Amino acid sequence: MDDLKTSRRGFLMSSAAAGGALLTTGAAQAQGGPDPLITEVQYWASGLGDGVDATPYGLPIEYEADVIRRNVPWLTADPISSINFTPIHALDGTITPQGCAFERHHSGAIELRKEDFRLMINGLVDKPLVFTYADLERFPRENHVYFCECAANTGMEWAGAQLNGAQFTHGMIHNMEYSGVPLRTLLEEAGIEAAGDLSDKWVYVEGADASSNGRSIPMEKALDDVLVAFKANGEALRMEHGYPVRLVVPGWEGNMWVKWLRRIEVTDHAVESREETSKYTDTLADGTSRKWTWVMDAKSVVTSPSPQSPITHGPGPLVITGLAWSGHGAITGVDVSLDGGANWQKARLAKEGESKALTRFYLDIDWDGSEMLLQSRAHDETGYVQPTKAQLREVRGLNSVYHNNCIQTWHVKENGEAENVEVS
Ligand SMILES: Nc1nc2c(c(=O)[nH]1)N[C@H]1C(S)=C(S)[C@@H](COP(=O)(O)O)O[C@H]1N2
Ligand SMILES: [Mo]
Repeated sequence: MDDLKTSRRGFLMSSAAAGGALLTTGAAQAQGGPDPLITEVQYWASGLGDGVDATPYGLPIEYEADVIRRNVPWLTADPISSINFTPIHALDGTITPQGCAFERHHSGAIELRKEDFRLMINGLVDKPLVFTYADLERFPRENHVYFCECAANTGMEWAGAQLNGAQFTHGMIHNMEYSGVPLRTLLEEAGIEAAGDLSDKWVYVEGADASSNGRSIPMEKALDDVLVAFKANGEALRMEHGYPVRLVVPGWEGNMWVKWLRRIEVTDHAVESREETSKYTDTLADGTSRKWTWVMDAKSVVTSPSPQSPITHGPGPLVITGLAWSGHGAITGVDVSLDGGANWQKARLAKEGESKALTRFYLDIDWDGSEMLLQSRAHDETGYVQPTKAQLREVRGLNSVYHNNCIQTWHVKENGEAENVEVS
């Protein structure tokens, strides 16, 4: 194919000349007749629409009813301690609407009124403090966009291709704009002189839910970019994401993003809680475990075409798109392969990569209708390149669950359908 831009424009012009068959496929045009959607007055133009306030808080239109979180019931014993998945195959851009952002609860999502919210900072501080919600609102605030990825995202795929859809293989991720107070500000308010040398200190963070989901975070990170957040995408956190206040731990595994924040204790040791010993560790081939694997390494996935987002238009212009992210900083590039990693092309980043946030990529091709083994490979600002599954297994063995950031493959068939396959 010659220059893609020229040929794409040529294609659009020739189909317009041929009667506009590109964008409409109704029966009338198939017979060469006029398109009633153009020539007839439609019901939506012959009456009145809804007045303002028909929906005081808007929901998506009914035609988008399948763009929802979904769970995989057999993965967990019950929905209380469970996970569901963001419909990344159906979204574009990078911001995840809260209403379809994945949820992960260990003891269910709790309803906590702002009035009942208390945040204690205690332990090795100069003066232990308790903040109400109203107190938090009086500290200088920051806004940042960050991804939150559960360490178990893609965890079912270690042994082979398993779940058939980007939502299920890669949907334990969301990306929101948070407004909140730096944790550093609150720690300084309580005073950390008493803690002495900070290089070996930790904070232990708990939520108000029954599980508490306690996690130890090194002081260095706590003082760096951790946020005590109360708004996401401009509005209050949804209950399921930790209303009224959650911790945002940029680039680090989702488990540390404690929801329904309740207590932060400054300590001189890691607490070794359930969530950081028996869980969120990876068992290696020799039976030992990797621990303190906090940072989410660079990763990417093609969101469309994919099993839940097949190609329905046949050969010709095709938009391949996906998401890339890195817990170590900004995404600097994404490569896409159509042939299972034999050849790679540079994808177009929709915007320059932002640190610890999702980056949207596109590759606009002229699809010849032949099958593809579609892959994407992320590069981040540290020079790190997303590994193949074989490379990852070499280091981690087959027993792991968490931190699977390997290259994903979709087998796109001639009929446009796609399937999760392994090309390692
Ligand atoms: N208090 C509390 N915080 C929690 C959890 C929890 O069950 N309780 N789950 C953690 C896990 S494992 C993840 S991946 C993220 C998920 O955040 P989300 O539900 O907003 O997607 O929250 C974390 N914070
Ligand atoms: Mo998680």
